[in-house]
Amino acid sequence: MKTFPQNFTWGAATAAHQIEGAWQEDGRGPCIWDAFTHIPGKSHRNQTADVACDHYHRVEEDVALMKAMGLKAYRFSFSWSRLMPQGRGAVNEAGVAFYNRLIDALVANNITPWVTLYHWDLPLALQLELDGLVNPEIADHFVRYAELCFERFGDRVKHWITFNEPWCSAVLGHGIGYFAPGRVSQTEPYLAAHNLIRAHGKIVDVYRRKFQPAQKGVIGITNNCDWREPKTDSPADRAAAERGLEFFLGWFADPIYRGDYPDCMRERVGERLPRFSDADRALVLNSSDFFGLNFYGGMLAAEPAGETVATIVPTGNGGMAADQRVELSDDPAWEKTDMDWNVVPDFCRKMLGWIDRRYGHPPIYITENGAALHGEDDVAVAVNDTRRIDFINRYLAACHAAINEDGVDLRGYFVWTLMDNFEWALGYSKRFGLHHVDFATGKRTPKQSAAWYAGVMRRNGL
Ligand code: GBH
Repeated sequence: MKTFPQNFTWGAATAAHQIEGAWQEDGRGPCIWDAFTHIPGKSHRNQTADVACDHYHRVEEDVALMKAMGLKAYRFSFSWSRLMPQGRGAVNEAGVAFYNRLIDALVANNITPWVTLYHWDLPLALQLELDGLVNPEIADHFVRYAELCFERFGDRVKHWITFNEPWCSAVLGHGIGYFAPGRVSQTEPYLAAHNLIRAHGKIVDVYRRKFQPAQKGVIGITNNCDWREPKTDSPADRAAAERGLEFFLGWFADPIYRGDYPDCMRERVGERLPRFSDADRALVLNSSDFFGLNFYGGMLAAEPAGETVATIVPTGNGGMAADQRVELSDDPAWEKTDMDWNVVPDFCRKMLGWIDRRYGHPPIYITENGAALHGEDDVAVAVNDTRRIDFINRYLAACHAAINEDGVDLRGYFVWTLMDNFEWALGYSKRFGLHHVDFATGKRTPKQSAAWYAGVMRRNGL
């Protein structure tokens, strides 16, 4: 038996846009993902999240699923444009009522709510009127929206995550155009990232000054990073791997824990990389009560042999490849998920160790980890998801080793995801859920992994 620390947080995660549906109901305003997926060619079979899991109409049923598996913590996000349809100004009270229902149901069932303020669904009005994330003004709009959330929900929500994976908003949304708002640029990713980091600092400052003393919650940010393993032992490949990690995670975590972007980014990105004003730097530095990490995989990293960098996978795995110049590859022996992502639990342990050393032993929560599996459209196949059990089991064993052998302060783990949902540009073609969802009828069916994970939570261990 591998036992986890007392009070270890066991959870599952979702995001508003991926599950709620009801995209035009009860006053919800449009977001950039509505606009993006309604453009033919932007998503798998032009699928949209208009209905998704119809969670908006099935809140009680979905909380019952959580209850049935003994879930301790549920991470979900608020749809900004459901709460503030234009992104600023008027509040939509029907949206507030919806999240009140959800939060009250969670609390009544002893499930701790973990709320992400922003999981990629910017109100469309702010994109059209202000150019969204590339406009420095966006930070103040984020702050006003966050204040609304703290005011209305902070009496019951004690765990806040400002942003989910700003790397994705920057690189996938503004670098390669694979995600909304579909921008393609070598400059905008750095602007978008900078404004998200600034906004994070400002939101946390407001929370700490105006809300935390009375509400006594914690607030942090969730970043994603895929591990970079040196392809060979050569100093050049080792430096390439380190550079890959600095461009991926250091980009977002260094300003918060060390006060500025990594030196290698300043050297290589030059003037396209914005500078923090003294005032912004002061707000950003030490602005996270915990380190949120979404971990899904990793690749081998090498110093590129020639002028061009060979490997840029379509999902932008190479990041701003021309700037970092790290050649990525897979070990052919690696098992892969249906996303083509590598199953590399050891790399999770290495990633946790890297964060622990670089950022001074912060409390870490894995706010997402999970696998999409092939063939799960068919519910009969999906319910026998022994491969998912094996995947989570191996990642949790790696987490256990990180805690017990490496001394990492890992405090929680959230499976992505509670139920199959709208997988962004890949539509409904990829299934990560502990529960199967029949998207024609909305019917939920627990997979074997849900029962297995229930046991892990109950025993607090493997
Ligand atoms: C997350 O993003 C999102 O937060 C969530 O909304 C989404 O549904 C979920 O993941 C599943 O996609 O090729 O082995 O190196 C994940 C961001 C970036 C993680 C690319 C995996 C490639 C892994 N991903 N990365 S690998």
